[in-house]
Formats: sequence, structure tokens, C-alpha cells
Amino acid sequence: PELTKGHSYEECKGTADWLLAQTDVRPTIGIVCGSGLGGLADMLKDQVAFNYKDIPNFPQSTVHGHAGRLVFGTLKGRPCVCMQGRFHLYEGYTIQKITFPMRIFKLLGVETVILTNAAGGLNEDLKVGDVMIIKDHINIPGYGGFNPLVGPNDDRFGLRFPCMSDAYDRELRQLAMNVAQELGYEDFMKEGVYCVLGGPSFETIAECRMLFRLGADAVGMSTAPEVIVARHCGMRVFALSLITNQAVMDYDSQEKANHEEVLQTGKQRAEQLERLVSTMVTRIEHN
Ligand code: 6GU
Repeated sequence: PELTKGHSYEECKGTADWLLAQTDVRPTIGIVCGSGLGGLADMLKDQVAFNYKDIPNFPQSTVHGHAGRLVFGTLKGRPCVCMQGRFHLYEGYTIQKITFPMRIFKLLGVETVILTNAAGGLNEDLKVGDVMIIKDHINIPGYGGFNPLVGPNDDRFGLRFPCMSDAYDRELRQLAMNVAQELGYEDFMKEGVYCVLGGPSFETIAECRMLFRLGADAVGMSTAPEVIVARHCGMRVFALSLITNQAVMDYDSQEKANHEEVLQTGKQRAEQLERLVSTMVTRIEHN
């Protein structure tokens, strides 16, 4: 049969080795910047940056608000690699292509992945500008066969049937809360369940109501596929959503979701998010 498959282990190794040959940075932390949150990558010192289009096997970003660079450097002295711009199902990439960078992270030596995204709030307790630490996800595209691990399994990456009940590391979530308290951010730090949809259209009112009743607190178009692949190959994961708008839940509302609002809210909270993540980075221990 014709089998769905992403890049082979050898192809992934080829990309990772190509990158490692061009920088002395040996990152143990990998960061993925969401829409409007690419400023985090600009904080890296002694940067060695690659445009996605120049990296063998890498897809390219097509979305406004996503730069399309892989940046190596140090964040508060810690070696990091940062994706400034990510890939989404709605751009037309296969689910394997979207998550390919996670396997590159792994082969570069990354042990902990930090992902950020912009999301719509479904739970009324989430206000615009709130930061939601993701404690779990609902992967709707996965139910339609868009799970990044569909296809032959390579045991060098991980198990055929990986566990996902511990996907979002408890210690890292606690660390984020502690750091948020120290920085005086506790008023806008929340925790909840993130639901991913394929996009690019935003949800209908009925869909928002359905998702909330199913247990989702926020909805977006990314992150969960990357988390699945990162966990499959044994990296620790921390993820957060910046709530950039409230999903429309009632038929009397005149509100309309739009991408400009998403980018605008990102700008307003970006600095605090950068401080939160960079402080966390200094406290993450690797053995
Ligand atoms: Cl309301 N929906 C989705 N799917 N993604 C978003 C969003 C909403 N707001 C920001 N990203």
C-alpha cells in the first residue's frame, strides 16, 4: 500500500547535522514562537540564524506574523534554539511536515520544548490578554486521521503507541506558576485545556459552544501536533496560550474573530511573555 510518511530518520539526521555543522550552540531547550510572539527569538544572544528556506527539508512559513527563521543562541546564558514562526495544517502542509522540526530539535540535543501560541478563549474565566498554561489538549484533527504519528513507526524516535496522559510536564507547569508569581503576573496567569482545529476559518458559534462543553478552555490552530511528536521522542513539554480574543459563544454578540486582533494582543503582552519564558529557561535543569 501507499503509506503516509514523513521524513525518514536519516533525512532528519541529515538536517540536524547540517545545522550542527554551522553553529557551536548545543541547545538543550527548544522554543516555538506563536503568532505575534516571535520577539522571544530576538532575545537570543550570539545568534546564528537560518531562514527556513535555506535549511534542507524544512518547510517555509506563509503566514503574516510568522517570520520563518530558526535561531540558535543563548537566552540568559542557556543554549537555546528558537523557531520564529511555525507551520500549520491550514497552510496545506502534511501533518508530518508541520511537526518535522520537533524531530530536528530532538536530534540537535534538545531535552525540553517550550511552545507558545495565540488562542481564542472559550471559558469565560479567560480574558483577552490572559496567559493560559496548557495542562492538556484535545486534538480534533487527530480524529480525522491527521495525527502526526500516522504511518510507519521508527522505534529510534519512540513507541508505536505513546502515552499522552502526561504530555504537559507537571513540574514545568508549577515552575511557570512560581515564576509568574515572582514577576507579579499571577492576575493574568491561568491554566486550562487547549483544543486544536485545522482552521483557517475561525469557529462558528455552535462549534465554540460544543468545544467548551467538551472540556476545552481555549481554541487554536497549532501546538498539539508538535506536542505529540515531541512527547513521542521523549522531550519534556511546556506550552502556553496567549488569549488574544474571546470566542463568540452567543447569538446576540456582534463580536467577530479576526487575525489583526490576534496580532495586536500579542504585541501588548509580548514583553511579559518573554520575561516569563526567559526566567523559566534559567531554572530548567537537565541531567
Ligand atoms: Cl477564536 N480560534 C482559533 N481556532 N484560533 C485562534 C483564535 C480562535 N484566536 C486566536 N487563534
